[in-house]
Parts: sequence; structure tokens; C-alpha cells
Amino acid sequence: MTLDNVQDIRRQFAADYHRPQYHYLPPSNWMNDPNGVIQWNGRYHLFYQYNPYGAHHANMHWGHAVSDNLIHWQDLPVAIAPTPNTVDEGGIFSGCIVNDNGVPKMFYTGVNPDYQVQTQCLAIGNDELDEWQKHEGNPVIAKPPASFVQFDAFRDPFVWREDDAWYMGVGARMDGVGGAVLLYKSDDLVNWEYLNPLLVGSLSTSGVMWECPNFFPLGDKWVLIISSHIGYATGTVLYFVGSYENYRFTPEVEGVLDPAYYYAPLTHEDNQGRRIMHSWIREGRSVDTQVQAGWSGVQAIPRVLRLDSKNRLIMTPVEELHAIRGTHHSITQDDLDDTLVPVQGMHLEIHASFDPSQADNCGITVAASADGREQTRILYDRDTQVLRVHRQYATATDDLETNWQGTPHHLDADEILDLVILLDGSVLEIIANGRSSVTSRVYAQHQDNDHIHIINPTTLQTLDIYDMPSIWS
Ligand code: DQQ
Repeated sequence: MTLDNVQDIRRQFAADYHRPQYHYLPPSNWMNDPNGVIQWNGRYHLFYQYNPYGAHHANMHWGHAVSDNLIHWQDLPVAIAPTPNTVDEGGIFSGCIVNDNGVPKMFYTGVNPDYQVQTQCLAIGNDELDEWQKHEGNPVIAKPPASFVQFDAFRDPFVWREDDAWYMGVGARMDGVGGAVLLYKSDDLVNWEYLNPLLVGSLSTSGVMWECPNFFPLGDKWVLIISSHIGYATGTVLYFVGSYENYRFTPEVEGVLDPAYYYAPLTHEDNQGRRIMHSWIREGRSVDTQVQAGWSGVQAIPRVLRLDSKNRLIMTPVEELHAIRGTHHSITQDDLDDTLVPVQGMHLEIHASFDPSQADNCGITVAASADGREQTRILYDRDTQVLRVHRQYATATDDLETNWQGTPHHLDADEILDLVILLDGSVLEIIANGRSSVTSRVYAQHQDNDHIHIINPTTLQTLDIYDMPSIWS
């Protein structure tokens, strides 16, 4: 891919109605985790795990895009690539970028070809963030501490400045115990001293290994976000809110950030002081189908994080999204034809609220065929207090994942159910009352399978739908 032909490459996919229009993805090929997100000289830079040679996970480079508003992105050349016969010859895995007195410094995990050896590496950037010089003394951390001997589970450095020192959290695994984040300290970003685990999880509740840690202050608390690795490209994102003292983090509130397709989020603080979270949304179809499609992986719409009065994590899509909204449809119960909503589409922002006391369950169906044989139900069950996504295709196929996703969603007394739904081709992001997120992928088997229904319409309180345009036109 050269920068001259990115528009041509994007145009080649114009007829692919599964491709998102207002979520960022590279012109073609594979993308996974966001990396090194930072606001630099006023502009937002997004780097991401990228395979320039195909739509499958291999040959990890960092792709690069830049934006003034977190919604419209400009593609830039690959930022950094593996170097043969060095510690990163097998790939440049995930990491972050920090501002060291005006000098951009990138931390990433260098891996050997079979990913069995993972080390933390440093690269120094220019002021455009498009040229990166690898530190001659790489790796800056060659292996995990003695109590964590798993060389193949030691990755995704997250670096922050606190008082007069730098700190790094690295994702890890303690065999037989669970995932962990390892805490390091440095004065110069080159020499790192291991302190202790920031937090260790438990096999039964939080998985085998923790990837992509984020650790940052929010309000008067500290927040730890980890991606709990279960197997290849599957896992759950968890968050912990608590206090941090003497290099130890004590969680007080914890929750599922997203159970399903939203994975490896990375946060940064922007110039307005907002803590912004980016994330990979993985595919829900077979590797062969992804390769044939020529693209795989999408970035979620960035979310601003805050805590509510109970110290639960609250996520709001960045308000910059509002600027691109198209036609607004305001719909009441009277506008429905039985359950059918008089608006169709697969590129929509939907805000819907429900009174769950009116029926056993409530919610909204999207991506429905006219005969209802195909549909995706976003369903809230009042008794179990679980928010679920159920996908049903008209024709059975092994190519498409059809398992349901669900997350606990406890409503406070008399609280209404408030859903924000970002539907975009095959992408489905759902945030309930700001604090529960379920992300899914839906591949309509026909372009016209884009009807919307309300489940138990007497529960409906408000419904606002915005047509969403392409960010590329
Ligand atoms: N993806 C990267 C790793 C990270 C994983 C490799 C999470 O650095 O642990 O592409 O999706």
C-alpha cells in the first residue's frame, strides 16, 4: 500500500456492505489492537497492530493514522516494522507512546518468530511520529522477573509518569494462579527496575493471562483495565477501580468492561484532560472469509471514561461523533407498525430507552429480514438483569459465529434502561446506561436485511435514530 493509492483501495470495497463506514479501519488487510494512541502537536495519532501482507494475524507492524477529531482519519505509512535477526524479528506487538519532554518514545513488545520470547523494547520518534529509531540497547527489559518464568506471556507495556519517575505495567501470567500486571520503575525510560505485581488475578474468575494493561488515575481513584486472554482472539475485558499506594493497587469495584468482540483497549489522556479509550473490534467470521474479504478488524468509536458516584466505569462515545450525524428520526410508540420501526439501515446511531417494569424483557431488534427469519436481538431480561445479543441468520453457515453475548447489567431502583447502539455495516457496539458494554458482529446475508423492531413496544420510552454517513466520502 502506498499513500497514493489508499483511496483506490478503499473504493474497491465500495460494494462490500459488511464494511463499516464511520468506524476506522485501514484501507485493507489485517488490523487488531490500537497502539501508542497519543495527542501530539494537537493531532490524534492512532497506531495499530497491522499485517501489511494479508487479512490474517501475522507479520505484526504498527500501522498509523492521524485525526483532528477522532472520527475522520488520514492513513499514514506503516510506522515501524520488525528487523530481521533482532529481538523483534517475529513482530512488533502492542504498546504505547509517551511524551518525554517533547521527545516521543514508543514502547512495544518485540517477539521472536514463534512468539515464545517476548521482550520490552524502546524506539525514539521524530516530531511527525512517522519515523522511529529503535534503541540500540534493545530490549530494555529482556525477560520477566524470576517468579514469572513464562517468556511467552510477557507483553504490552503501558508507561506513565508519576511524581518524578516513570512506571510501566506489563501483561503477564502466573502459571496455576492467573493473569497479572507486573510493575516496573525507571528514571530514564531505559533502565527499568522490577517492583512487584501491580495486581494478580485468579484463574477461575479472570482468566489465564492478562494482556494490554492500562493503569491511570480517574477522579480520586485509579483504574486498571486488562484484556483477559482465553485463547486466540477471544477474551473478556475487565476493569478494576480502587486505590494505589506504595506500588500496590487495591481494587474496590470491579466489572466486565465488555465480554465479547471489544478487545485490547488502549487509553490516553488528551489535551482537554479527557481519558479516551480506543479498542479493536474483532471479526465474527472464519479466517478464510476474512482473507477473502481482504480486510479484518475495526477500531471502536473512541469512548470518554469517567466514574459515577458508585465508582463504576462510565463510557460515552466521544461527542465529536455528533458532528457527522445525518438525518434525525424521532420515533414514538404510535409510529410503530406493530413492532416495526419506520426507519431502516445498517449505518445508524440509535438511542433507545425502555421502562423494564412493563414486561419481562425489552429491547430492540436490528439487521432483520422482512420475513424475520434473520435478525439480531438486543435483549434486556428484567429478572436476570442481563443484557444479551442474539444473532440468527436466515441460512445456517459455519462461516459466521452465532453464539450469544451477554453481560450483567444491574439497574438501580426505578432506573430506566438506556441504550446507545452504534450499528455500522457488520459492527454492533452497545452501551447500556453508560456502564455496560456489549460489542458484536453481524453479517447480514442480504443487503436489505436492515429492518428494526422494538421488543415489547409498551416498554419503549424514547427512540432517536440518526443516519450515519461514510467518513471517507
Ligand atoms: N495482540 C498483540 C499482543 C497482544 C494481543 C499481538 C492482544 O501484543 O497481547 O498482535 O490482542
